[in-house]
Amino acid sequence: MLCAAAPCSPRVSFLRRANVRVAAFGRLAGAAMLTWLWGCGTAEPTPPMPDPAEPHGAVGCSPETCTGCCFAGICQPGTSISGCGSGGQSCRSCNPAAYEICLPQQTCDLDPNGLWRFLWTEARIRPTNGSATWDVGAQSKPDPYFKMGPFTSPTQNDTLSPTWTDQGKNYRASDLTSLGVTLELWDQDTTSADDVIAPARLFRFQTADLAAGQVTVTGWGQTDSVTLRFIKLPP
Ligand SMILES: [Ca+2]
Ligand SMILES: [Ca+2]
Repeated sequence: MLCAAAPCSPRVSFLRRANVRVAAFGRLAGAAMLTWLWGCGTAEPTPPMPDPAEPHGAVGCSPETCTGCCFAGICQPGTSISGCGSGGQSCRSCNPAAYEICLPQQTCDLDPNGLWRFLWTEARIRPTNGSATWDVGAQSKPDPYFKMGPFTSPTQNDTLSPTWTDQGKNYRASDLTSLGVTLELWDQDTTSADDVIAPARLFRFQTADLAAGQVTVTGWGQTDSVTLRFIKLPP
């Protein structure tokens, strides 16, 4: 439908014009004119009504009106790495350097499905096994090796400061933080049963440990410290 050459008047003017025509041409013609004029309403766009079921984009977000997060006073979905949050709280940018993503619960944290290399890298073992030496003879220091389930690491010969450069296993982050891993440290002997250096211990790590790249365990069995490392692997 085309309007007159001049822009359509605001709605009030439409009604006034319509009333004039009602008086002049009768109710039937007026009604027809009203219908014609009303069709020119594009000159007065009506703002969309807010959808209470979808509050995102609403100005002045609050816990009552926003299920996502609030940025510059506007409710955002709260599900992106650059705008993560819920309950109308301020949006947070997740930190990629800490391997954070925006989780489905709209909080920034480590991706639980991310793949990590878990390594034991070094131990500092006490000079004696209680009141006794670790071994007898010239090589009286321990010969340490790690056990993790059925896996056994190579043995480091006669040392209180063993290091391993490539010993580890791949895990999902959630396995390291929820299920955990059980480690043991032993002294390999040839003429008797192996000596326990550090007994079996279940480690459940914090996401902050993974993000930091390593954790140092102190006072575990006959060790002063054991260093465990985490390396993020590509998806
Ligand atoms: Ca021994
Ligand atoms: Ca030894």
